[in-house]
Amino acid sequence: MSENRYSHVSSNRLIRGTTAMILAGGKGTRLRELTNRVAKPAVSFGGKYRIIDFTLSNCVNSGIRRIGVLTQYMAHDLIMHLLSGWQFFNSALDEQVSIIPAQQRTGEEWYRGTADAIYQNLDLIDSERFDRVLILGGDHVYKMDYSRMVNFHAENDAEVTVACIRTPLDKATSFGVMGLSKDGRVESFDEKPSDPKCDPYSPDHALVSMGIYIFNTDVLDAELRAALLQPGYAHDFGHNIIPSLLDKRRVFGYVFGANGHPGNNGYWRDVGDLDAYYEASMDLLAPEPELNMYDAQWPIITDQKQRPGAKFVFDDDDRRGYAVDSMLSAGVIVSGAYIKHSLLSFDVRVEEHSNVHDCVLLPGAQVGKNCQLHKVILAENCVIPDGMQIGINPEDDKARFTVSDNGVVLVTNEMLTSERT
Ligand code: ADQ
Ligand code: ADP
Repeated sequence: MSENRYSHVSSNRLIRGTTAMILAGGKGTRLRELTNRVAKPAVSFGGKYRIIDFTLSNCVNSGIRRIGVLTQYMAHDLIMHLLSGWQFFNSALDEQVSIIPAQQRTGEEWYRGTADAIYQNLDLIDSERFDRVLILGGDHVYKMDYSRMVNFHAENDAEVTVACIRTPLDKATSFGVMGLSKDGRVESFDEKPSDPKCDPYSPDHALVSMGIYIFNTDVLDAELRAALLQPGYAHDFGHNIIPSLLDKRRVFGYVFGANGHPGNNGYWRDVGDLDAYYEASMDLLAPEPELNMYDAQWPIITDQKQRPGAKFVFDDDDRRGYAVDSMLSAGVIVSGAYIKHSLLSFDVRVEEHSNVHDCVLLPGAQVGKNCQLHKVILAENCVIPDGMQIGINPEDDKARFTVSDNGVVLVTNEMLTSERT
């Protein structure tokens, strides 16, 4: 690697010169009724976490301790979660998670897009005097050591670095698709193209943007202001900012998980729609999940409810309650029911003679007696009355509930009590 102005700067100092801004204000409509009342980053995931915990934990575990969370849509639950679970930072060490609501700091407009959310807070960012800003989405499930990306950014003397990952071509249409030169410069960037360009190392895959950017602070400031003059500016990093910088700035692509081997890949999931959310939940049930949440050196931090351990009891007919191939959180009680290959979040109850198979039960969900559930997501606090069958008869499910493209059935209390049932 050639000498540059950062050659003698330690990684510790590089990370200390970096602040993170988490974009947590989007609507997340593709998660359907799961985001009716909460922003996507606050949606429950993995039994006891919320989606944003993964990004926040990555920051803390990577040594980034100055974090802003930009909120807008349905922010209440998210803010409560951040207040109750994420206020352990030590201001004496200059650590902080600040909750930054949309405040019309630059005019009458609320955040008009991802770039606008940052633009409206440039005064806050500039006043902190960090050398660089790490911009993150709040709706991805992954473990990533951002310090390695920060090192990469400095080693290449980049002005902007975009993290990317190899994804099957047919899924690449929902992402920003990148092309890299041999030396790692981003040569092309197409936001959500209908015909994605394949990765030369793997023709069935494309290199897609993870929506994670490092900007040198002066570059971020100058370019977000300059972008206001772009014709048709949509205030979006993927559509406008990144593509407009390729010929103008040193923009590099950081391939996540490759570790120097172009064929390697890390685990990263955009849990943007019901199927992706369901699949990422099911991934956790694998005997050796790609996302290892048991790693004591990379803890996933959350707002922990104080509950006793999961409990399995015999019912009145002496039928035992048991679970196989499943993950159960604290506060769960399984009474004479059979749980197979399912994820039961905290405070879930399943009553006797019920069968729960391939399901995701969110916190506080209750399943009555003699129920059959297959490939179902039960929303938080959803109460399933005795004798219900869900995920057994597709026509029946479509009439009553929300069914995803891959046949996952989402059930909420509102659906159970509405005319549809
Ligand atoms: P999308 O996922 O479509 O693509 P978007 O929905 O705009 O991007 O959301 C990105 C993040 O910003 C989310 O965390 C969202 O909550 C937040 N956000 C959206 N609008 C916001 C607003 N007005 N205020 C505050 N926060 C807001 C982006 C990139 C793609 C990339 C994918 C990776 O544009 O290039 O491939 O992310 O998931
Ligand atoms: P483990 O399975 O041992 O717990 P991790 O989940 O921590 O490993 O990481 C999964 C993979 O992602 C590993 O190959 C790791 O090296 C890689 N990885 C983590 N952070 C980064 C990063 N910032 N850049 C590249 N690869 C990373």
